[in-house]
Amino acid sequence: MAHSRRLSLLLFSLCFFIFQSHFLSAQTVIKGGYWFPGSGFPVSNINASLFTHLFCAFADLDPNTYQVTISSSNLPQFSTFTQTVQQNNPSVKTLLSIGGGGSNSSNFSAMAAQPTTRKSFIDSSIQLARSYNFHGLDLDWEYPDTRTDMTNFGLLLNEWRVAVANESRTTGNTTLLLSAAVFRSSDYYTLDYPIQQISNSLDWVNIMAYDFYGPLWFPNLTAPPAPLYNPPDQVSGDAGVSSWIQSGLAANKLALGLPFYGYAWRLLDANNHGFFAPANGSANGGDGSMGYGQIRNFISQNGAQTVYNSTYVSDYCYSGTTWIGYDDTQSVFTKVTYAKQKGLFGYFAWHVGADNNWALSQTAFQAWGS
Ligand SMILES: *[C@@H]1O[C@H](CO)[C@@H](O)[C@H](O)[C@H]1NC(C)=O
Ligand SMILES: *[C@@H]1O[C@H](CO)[C@@H](O)[C@H](O)[C@H]1NC(C)=O
Ligand SMILES: *[C@@H]1O[C@H](CO)[C@@H](O)[C@H](O)[C@H]1NC(C)=O
Ligand SMILES: *[C@@H]1O[C@H](CO)[C@@H](O)[C@H](O)[C@H]1NC(C)=O
Ligand SMILES: *[C@@H]1O[C@H](CO)[C@@H](O)[C@H](O)[C@H]1NC(C)=O
Ligand SMILES: *[C@@H]1O[C@H](CO)[C@@H](O)[C@H](O)[C@H]1NC(C)=O
Ligand SMILES: *[C@@H]1O[C@H](CO)[C@@H](O)[C@H](O)[C@H]1NC(C)=O
Ligand SMILES: CC(=O)N[C@H]1CO[C@H](CO)[C@@H](O)[C@@H]1O
Repeated sequence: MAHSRRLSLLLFSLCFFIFQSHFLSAQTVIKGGYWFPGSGFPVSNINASLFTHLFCAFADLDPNTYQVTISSSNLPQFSTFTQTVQQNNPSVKTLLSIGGGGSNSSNFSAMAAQPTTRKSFIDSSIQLARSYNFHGLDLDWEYPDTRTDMTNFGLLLNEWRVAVANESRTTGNTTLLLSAAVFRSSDYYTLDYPIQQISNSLDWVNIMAYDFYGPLWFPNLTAPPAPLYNPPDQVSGDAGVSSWIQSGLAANKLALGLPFYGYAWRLLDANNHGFFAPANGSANGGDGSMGYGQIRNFISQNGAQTVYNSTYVSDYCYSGTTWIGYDDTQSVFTKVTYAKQKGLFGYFAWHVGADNNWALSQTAFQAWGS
């Protein structure tokens, strides 16, 4: 009796050790980037040697079956994504990203609310990942926005971890990586994320440390869209990272988001062009967003003035009444250096297709070093 109890304890410890070593054998850094088909950027042009992980975005949640699906128009690119990017970098890891800002969060909420619908999501996600040779899965539920959602999000993550561990045990395949893209801080306004479940079940989280200011929701003044620091009101990358760490998530489970895009405001007065200068909404009719490559084109075509502000860690440029806040190489370098010094797992970019001849990707890659 005592003997068999000791034996089962030993077996348990052994299983636990194997389970843990799956985590520990993982890479020690993420130099990540998202790609999505709407960017118009061909997968085969991604310089995968500048990344350790690439996210293919987005797979969808079927609102009737609660299974994860890939739309037929995306299937040709998604199904060959891993094979294509590995031609440039055989060791790059790929993750199939599910959801995104354009998906309907109430459908995720409904999926996460029941054990059977969570199982549909989980089982179909694993099956898709294996069918198309992804190394992992990434959940971008933007955002769980009730207390119940947050609880169910935690349950979903725990069950997802059990399922990928089981799948790897029964097939002998390497365990799928599991990550999630999350709000900039550990609370979504007043709702706390389920830290314990995130910590136990995800390999890491991608902190979306951008979109703090933009001309659609902050029209009357120019502003740094994704500052690392922001002394007056604490909406910043640093404040977000600190909140995650203070809430109990290990720093080495956090990847810092880098926007490879900015926002263009229309200045009221071409001669008043600093941060928090009077403005009148977007300069381009839409939400004002512009990819880094487009911003560099704007600068060269208009001879725009460029300014790096080290207080915020943000760049801006202006020409006439067009004013664009964005991250150039100095901001990216400073943010990645910060991430390394804080002991984070790494960084990720939204999105690789917006770069300009890989200038930001290369800066980030080299700023981290090896
Ligand atoms: C890809 O990045 C590598 C490493 O920085 C660089 O040597 C190479 O020139 C880049 N390739 C392209 C096509 O830009
Ligand atoms: C999201 O889904 C819910 C529930 O199905 C629906 O009521 C709502 O209209 C949808 N919202 C959008 C923006 O599609
Ligand atoms: C969410 O689900 C509803 C049906 O329940 C559907 O009409 C809607 O299109 C879904 N939203 C998205 C963005 O998929
Ligand atoms: C465990 O994984 C195997 C192989 O993928 C699968 O057939 C089985 O249904 C899984 N068990 C559970 C409880 O998910
Ligand atoms: C921006 O200014 C307009 C005009 O003065 C005002 O109506 C609006 O409320 C302001 N918007 C914000 C978000 O402060
Ligand atoms: C950054 O911009 C703010 C707001 O305009 C200004 O107060 C600060 O002096 C600037 N920092 C640097 C280093 O120029
Ligand atoms: C701001 O832009 C709107 C049109 O988008 C215009 O009607 C309005 O007069 C502008 N406001 C100022 C203060 O220039
Ligand atoms: C993606 C992957 O590694 N797939 C392998 C999973 O395991 C089965 C059977 O053990 C292999 O046939 C697959 O190639």
